[in-house]
Order: sequence, then C-alpha cells, then structure tokens
Amino acid sequence: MSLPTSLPSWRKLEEHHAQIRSLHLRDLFREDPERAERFSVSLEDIVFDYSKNRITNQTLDLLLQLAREAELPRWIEKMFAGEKINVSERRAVLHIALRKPRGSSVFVDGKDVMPEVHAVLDRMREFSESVRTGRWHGYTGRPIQDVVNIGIGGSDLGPMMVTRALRPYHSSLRLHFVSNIDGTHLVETLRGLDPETTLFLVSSKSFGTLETLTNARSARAWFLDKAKDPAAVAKHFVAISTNEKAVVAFGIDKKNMFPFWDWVGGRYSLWSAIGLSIVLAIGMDRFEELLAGAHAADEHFRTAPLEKNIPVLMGLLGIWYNNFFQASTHAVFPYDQYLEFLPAYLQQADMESNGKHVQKDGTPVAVTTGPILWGAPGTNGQHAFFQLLHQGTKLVPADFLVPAQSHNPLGPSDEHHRMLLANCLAQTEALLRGRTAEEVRAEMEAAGLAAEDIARLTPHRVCEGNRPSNTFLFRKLTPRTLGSLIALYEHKIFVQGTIWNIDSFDQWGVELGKQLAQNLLPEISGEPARKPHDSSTERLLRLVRGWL
Ligand code: G6Q
Repeated sequence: MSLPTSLPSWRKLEEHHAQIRSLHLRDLFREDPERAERFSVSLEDIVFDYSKNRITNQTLDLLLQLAREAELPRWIEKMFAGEKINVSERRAVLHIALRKPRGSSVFVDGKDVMPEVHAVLDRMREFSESVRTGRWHGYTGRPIQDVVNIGIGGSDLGPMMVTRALRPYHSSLRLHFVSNIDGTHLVETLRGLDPETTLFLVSSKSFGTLETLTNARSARAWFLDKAKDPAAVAKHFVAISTNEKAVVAFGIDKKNMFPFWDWVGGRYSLWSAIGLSIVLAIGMDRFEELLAGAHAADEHFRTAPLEKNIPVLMGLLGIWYNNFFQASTHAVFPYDQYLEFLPAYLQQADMESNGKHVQKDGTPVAVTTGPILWGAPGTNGQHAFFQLLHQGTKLVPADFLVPAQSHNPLGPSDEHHRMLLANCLAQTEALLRGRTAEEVRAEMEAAGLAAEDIARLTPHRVCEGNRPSNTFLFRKLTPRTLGSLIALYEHKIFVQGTIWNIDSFDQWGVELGKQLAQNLLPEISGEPARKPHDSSTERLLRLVRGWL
C-alpha cells in the first residue's frame, strides 16, 4: 500500500476539515433530531454512541472511503486467515484464534493451531479447578490461598486489569501481581503471605525478561527460606511461556508449564495461558465467557459492514482527530471503579502497537501515528484534570465507558450509581454544549450579581464546548461484556495501524532501553564503562555510586 497521504480520500478529508472545523456540535444536534440514533451502533449489551463527534455524513463517507482505499477489509481477512502481517518479525497475529470456539480451524504454516489452543485451555481448566477446590496442595498439604503472578508488560497488564475488573466474580483465592524490578513491589506483595499456601505464576513469553526472572528468583528464595526442600518448588511455581528450554533451565518442571505461541503478541496475550491468573480468580467457565465476548466482537469486526463496524468507526474517528485536527492525545474515562486499570492497559496496547515511525516497508511514515493515550476513572478525573478538557486550548477526544447497572448497589435506590451515571452523561453533554456567554450572563443575573462582576467573570466562565467524545454504555460489567470491550479496542488499534501502514505488532523501540540497562548494570557496582557515556549519565553514575 502507498502512503496514506497519497490516497484520494486523504486530500479530500483535508479540504473537508477546512470546511467543517468551525461547525459546532450544538448546531449539528439542533439540525438533526435523529443524529444520536444514526450515529450509534450496538453489539449485544454494548451501545457505542459516536454522535458527539465533530462529523457530518460527508465526514463519515470520506473516512469510510479512506478505509476502503487503504484496503482495510483485505487486511482484516489477512489477519483472520493467519497471514504473517507482523512483517518485521515475520509472524502471524492470531489473538483472535485464542477465543474461537471448539471445532473451528485456523492455519499457520499449513498447521491447524486450534487443537493446541483448546488442549491448553483444557489444562488450564483442570489445573485451576484443582487449585480452586483445594485439591492442589502446597508442600505441607495445605490448600493454596494466595496466587502471585510475576510478569511485566503484556504478561502483567492484561491479566491484572481483567482480574481487577472482574472482582465480583472472584472466589476466595487472593490474586496479586508483581511486575516492577523495584524490590519494593515483591517485598510489599509478599508481606503477610505464607509460603505454604502461596502459588507463583511466572509469566513470560520469552522467559528472558530481566525483571520477571529476577523477581521469580527472589520469590523462589523467599519460598525456600521457609520450605527448605527444593523439591517443594514444584507445588508452588508454574510457568507460562513459549520458551520451554528457558523454563526448564530456571528450574520449573515442564509438567508445570503452560505454553503459548509466537503468533500471540505480549500485549494481546491475556486470552492465552497468560490469563491463568484470571482463571484462578474467576474460574474457567467465566474465563470462557470472557473469550466468547471477545469472539463476538471478532465476528462483528470481521463481518459487519464498515459503516456499522464499531472498531472501524473508533479507528477512523481517532484518525480524524489525530491527523486532521492534530489532536495528539486520546483519553479513556471508565465510569466504573472496577475498570481502574483499563487506561493503563490500553496505554500499552495502543502506544506500543502504534507508536511507530516507519511504514511496514521500513520507509518513514508521512503522517503522525499513534496518539498519547491516557485516562483515569470517573468521577475522580472531573475533580482533577477535566478543567483542561473543558477550557484548555488543546483538543482531547475522549471515550466514556459506563455500565447501567452496578455490582454494588449502595444507598437508597442505588444512589451512588445513579450519581455516577448522571456525572458521566453530564460530562459528555458539557463537553458537547459548553456554556455560552449569554447563558453565563443570564445565570449570574438570576443570581443577582452586580453588572461589573458579571462583565469581569463572563470570559472566565464561558466554556466553548464542541469537544468530541464517544460513549460506551453497557448493561453491566460481566466477563462477556468486558471481553467484547477489550477486543473492540484491540481491533481499533489494528484499523489505525492499517491506515497508517505501520506494523502494529512489533516493539523494537522497547529494546534500546533494555540493552542500555544491561550495559549499565555492572557500572552501578563500580566496574569501568565499556563504552563512554554522555556527561550527564557519567555524573549521575558517580553520584549513585557515592550514595550506594
Ligand atoms: C508486549 C511487549 C512487552 C512484553 C514484556 C514482557 O507486547 O512485547 O510488554 O510483554 O516485555 O515480555 P515477556 O512476556 O517475554 O517477559
């Protein structure tokens, strides 16, 4: 595919942007009473309302033309067919296979991968049931009470976010996540845990990640400090990895290893054995509901026409703001405390995938690529940074996600949740409408303010509105709904990467820092530098050594 800027629709979108950028959402809504209805799509219990975007019918037509000219439907087929669309690593991209039902087939290099996928799921069922029912004993015969997942990046954020999001479905097992190489993370997590009743999941696709292996070694030392007998390790350490050799070299029995495959990207791996912590928390039946929800979103993405396709619309709207309004960030606000870690999870999914500077063929990109993704749960953000959204000079397109029903009805008539809902809807309305000078003046007059104060305060109180947002309203945060929501975001990332013509499935930029840290490590302990550093790094090293 050629540069996106050379596609006919790109030029037309630029012209169209110049024509419509001053249109106000207030007017667009006034002129078309059907707007909300027309610019909404549902998937099962999820409604995606994208009507509060700065678009007209023509905008949408041009964006859809862009998707067709970028051959998006063909790329979707390639992904689902197991073609090696991760071009720099020459790998297929098949997280969609992990959630396909039994009896389906997906071929990689001529081999159907589905029997293996389901064989691992079966083992996850058997293992999780034995731990959850207490059949699996620790070395002293006591059942497991605490599970600690040790992993980082894709081997941590996905399972951690989902485990926290599905807290209402947990059994009595307590789940913990250790990722940071900072010893504090492990020490604080293990404080109060008993080695006799603690199970460690060492989760690492490569089984070569410094943080994970170091944390796993220290966890083993903590365990053996009490257990003494190395044979006891087999009851308390399991590995999840693609690298059997490294797992065995670490000292974990192959029998205690759950495999996955190189066609599962780290940040897309929560659906694989990397999700074992989720399974231990909520049970295999619920995990299968999560997979089924993701599969429903996969089918929607593969089969819905582009104009009714939620990830396609999400992706195109993001491109509209990123590349034509030059918005450099995208915010995600879950109005649900259980989704506290969704922004952090999406930050990795989106920024590691689409933070790229070259096209698939290695030539420079001609356009800006992935946005800076950020966010926090509502209503907290409203009392912190929402001021900038309403009155700042930067355009911040945002997604609002909210369940109609709470897992924790609290107060008379569930008043907490009603307030949460009211706040979520009010924010998107405020971003859309803003508050005009006339409205501000009328309010102050009604409140009896002096004319001088009204004149002084009016400019400060005006909110121009016209700030775009999407709303995901869903019935309740169930495993199935969560699975669908995550998969919709995964596919949105794919849509954007396809249009920008980049490889969304590699992450070479992460390598540089890893390598430099390895080089610096001996120097922290006083060894001479193998290569000279810049003067700032030199000086900081000297200071560190002085304070160690
Ligand atoms: C994800 C990235 C990265 C990876 C971690 C952990 O897509 O590749 O975040 O998940 O670096 O890697 P391992 O699972 O190999 O330890």
